[in-house]
Parts: sequence; structure tokens; C-alpha cells
Amino acid sequence: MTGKLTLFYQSHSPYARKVLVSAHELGMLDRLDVVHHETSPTNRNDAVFAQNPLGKVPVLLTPEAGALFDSVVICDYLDRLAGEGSLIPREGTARYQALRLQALAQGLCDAGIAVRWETERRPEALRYRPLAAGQTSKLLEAYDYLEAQAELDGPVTVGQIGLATALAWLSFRRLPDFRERAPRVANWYDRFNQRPSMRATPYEGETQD
Ligand SMILES: N[C@@H](CCC(=O)N[C@@H](CS)C(=O)NCC(=O)O)C(=O)O
Repeated sequence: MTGKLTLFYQSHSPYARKVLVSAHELGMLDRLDVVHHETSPTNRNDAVFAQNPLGKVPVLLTPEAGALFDSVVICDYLDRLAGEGSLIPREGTARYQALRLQALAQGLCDAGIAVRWETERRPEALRYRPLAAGQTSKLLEAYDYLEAQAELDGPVTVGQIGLATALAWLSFRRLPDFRERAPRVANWYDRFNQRPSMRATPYEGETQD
């Protein structure tokens, strides 16, 4: 297949950046038309809803499978299209390590977004502190888990990309820092962050609720 693929992207979305970094790592950047879209559950984007009933980015418009979402599915699609299964190992323990790490990275972003609702995005009178505290504890537990258990060396996987783009986003949004709590992870992140795929895709912009 040689046609272009359209990616509904957002320059401050960790999920969208995971997709773009994956495309970069797979050498597929020239296959993508990247179109920026602002999204928020309080600020409807009709063009995004037309492709994804959840109204979220990223979305990838493909010729044969229609509009694909979410980022997990899109990364799988790109990895298969590239043909080598390099970001998502096809078999064995390596496959499940990569997928588990991706799941953890998704959870970091989900929890981070939830914290931001309770600390910044929701009107002040509606913020609920116990929820912010509960979501923050997920971030901290995840940092401890990563520091103690994550296998971060070896070939680049979708799990590593997800983690790096999640950690970068948590820093970008000044959410609880991982550096002191997880110095081994921070060390890995600093090295990963130097990859051309990361350097080419910095976060910018504010959420428009
Ligand atoms: N699980 C989804 C999450 C996507 C997501 O939450 N995207 C945010 C941008 S960071 C969004 O579009 N939010 C709009 C909304 O929640 O309505 C994925 O991995 O792609």
C-alpha cells in the first residue's frame, strides 16, 4: 500500500505523540498527513466526532480499514504496515512486556489527565480533592513499579515509546515528578529523549476546554 494516511493529531496529546514517534521510528513519517485538532469533552470538535464517536485524538484515516482509534490500535496498524513487527514483538515474553509497558504508559496519561481536571481544568468550586489525591497515588505507584521492575533496555518498543511520551507529557504539564522517585527510569528517559523521533515532536500548546 502506498497512499497517504491522515493522522488527526494534537501537539499536546501524549497519545497522539506516541503515534507520531512510532511512525518516526518505523520510518513511515512520509506516509502521514498530520492534521492538528483541538479536543476536549467540554469543547466539541465535529470533525473529530465524525471519525471517532468518542471525540478524541489520535485518529488515523486509512484506505482499507476506515478511521482507526485509539492510539493502541493505530500503533499496531503502523507496526504491521511497516511489516517487521519491530515495535510490537510478534511473540513471546517480549510481546507482553511491550504491551504491558504500553498499558502502564496509557494509565499514567489517563491518571495525569484526571489529576489536571481536579487541579486546573474544572472550575475551582467543582474540584474534588480526594479524587486528585487518588489519581496522584496511581502516578506515584506507577513510578515505583517502573523503578523496581521495568525492563527498559533493548530494542525500541511501543511500550518504551509510550512511556517516554507519557513521562515527557507529565513533565510538560508539571504533574508529580518521576525524577527523584525513579532515578533509574529518569536516566533511561533522558537518553530516550535524545532520539530524533522525540526531538522532532516536542509538546506545545494549551488544552482548550
Ligand atoms: N485511549 C485514547 C485516549 C485519547 C485521548 O484521551 N485523547 C485526548 C487528547 S490527549 C482527547 O482527545 N480528549 C478529548 C475528550 O476526552 O473528549 C488513546 O490512547 O488514543
